[in-house]
Amino acid sequence: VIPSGTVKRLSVAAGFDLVRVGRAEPLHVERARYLDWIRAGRQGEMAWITEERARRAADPRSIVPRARSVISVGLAYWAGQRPANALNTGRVARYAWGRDYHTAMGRALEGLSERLQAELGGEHRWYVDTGPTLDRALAARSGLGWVGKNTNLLTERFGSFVLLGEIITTLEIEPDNPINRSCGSCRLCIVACPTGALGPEYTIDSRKCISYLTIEHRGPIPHAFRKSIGDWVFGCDICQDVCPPTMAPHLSDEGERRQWIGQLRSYARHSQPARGDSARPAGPIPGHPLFADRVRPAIDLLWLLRMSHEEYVEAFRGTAIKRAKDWMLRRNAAVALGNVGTADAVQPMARAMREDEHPVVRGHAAWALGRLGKRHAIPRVSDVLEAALASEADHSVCAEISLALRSIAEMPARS
Ligand code: B12
Ligand code: SF4
Ligand code: SF4
Repeated sequence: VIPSGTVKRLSVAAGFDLVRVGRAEPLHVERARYLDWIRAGRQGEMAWITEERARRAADPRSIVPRARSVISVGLAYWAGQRPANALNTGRVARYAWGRDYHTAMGRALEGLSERLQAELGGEHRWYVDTGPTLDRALAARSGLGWVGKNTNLLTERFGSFVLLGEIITTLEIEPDNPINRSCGSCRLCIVACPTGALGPEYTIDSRKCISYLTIEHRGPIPHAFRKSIGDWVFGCDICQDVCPPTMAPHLSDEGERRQWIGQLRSYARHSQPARGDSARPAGPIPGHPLFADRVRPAIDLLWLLRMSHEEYVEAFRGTAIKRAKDWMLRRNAAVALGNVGTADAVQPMARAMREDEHPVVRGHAAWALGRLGKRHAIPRVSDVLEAALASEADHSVCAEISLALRSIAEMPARS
């Protein structure tokens, strides 16, 4: 049996902040939960999440038949408080502020596997995020952290701002013990989630989650969730930003703690939008090497709304934001501007409604234009919508324009 200290030393040298080892036994309870989750349709349109994948994910030996251990690793990605947002900007989830973690962690896991092979022998398969694995359940079993009601893996040192990967190996390594911690009576994340995606406790309905809606969902965002999305354009951090064990390690002084408690109240009221975590203006953010040369806590929404494919490729090369297609980001920009945009957004939105090549973007622009017109009391917005309705050929866009016209007629001002 290899002492776990040997593996931990090599993992830390490879650049990981956390490492723990678990046995490569099947995850029986988790498999049942995973299958129930899929059968309830909570994976939404993520067609790659299948029952067959769930069965495979719950047994490391279906991947490496003679596996004895799973080495779970964590990369902490906190990169400082979110700066105060400027007008007409949209928020990006923290994990995507810098370079794509899949690349950085993949390289480190590859190097670690080679080192293990050279020093200890054995067969190794590594995964980060995209593998047929249950990254969180494996990490929980190894004692890297524990699962919270927001379904994230919480760790003692970094809360849930930790990205996960693992190596399934034939080496027999001394296992660590799971951590015996739970959320207790706390329900802050469930209360704060603006779309009601969390629950029953420890589960999520992806179809309602802003992270899913802005990154994975290809198609129109259901009307029921558009307002709740607020100014998020890529992912969402709310259920982590309100989580005490997640934030505690990162709130260094009394002032920051008090400011965070103030934020909790606004999140619990779902007051839209909570404009940034701190009053600090945007500027260099201290932190992780992943964020050394690219820091994007927020995106200029007027730019995003008219972004061309070439600009998209150039701006988001090497970042996790590339997971969303260019038109999905323009769609997200329309929703966010509809929620928080100033009167300056009206003209660009009207242009997007008439000219965007993608019907989903044109439809969302119509919705947003209706909201902007009403919020800023601009009467000619109805004429612009009427004109677009007369020239639009796509039925789904016409339906959105008609709805926008109706909402202008019906909605009370300043909703
Ligand atoms: C699909 C997916 C999503 C989906 C579904 C999320 C979900 N909760 O399942 C969507 C698109 C919504 C999503 C969003 C996000 N994701 Co995601 N996602 C994944 C992915 C690819 C698969 C997850 C999966 O299989 N889900 C199905 C469910 C059934 O599995 P599970 O959540 O792992 O569940 C296990 C435990 O929760 C536990 N469990 C379940 N019920 C219960 C009940 C009790 C009582 C207990 C104790 C435990 C428990 O056992 C389960 C196994 O069945 C993983 C990577 C991977 N390969 O694992 C990343 C992953 C989970 N995502 C990650 C991240 C960072 C995010 C976001 C924070 C990104 C963002 N800021 O926008 C959000 C968080 C939203 C949230 N609250 O979960 C990280 C999480 C890191 C961490 N510290 O937890 C992962 C692990 C990627 C990685 N390798 O780092 N994601
Ligand atoms: S990521 Fe946002 S929308 Fe998704 S569960 Fe957490 S708070 Fe809710
Ligand atoms: S906010 Fe509270 S309930 Fe939610 S995960 Fe954190 S500790 Fe658990």
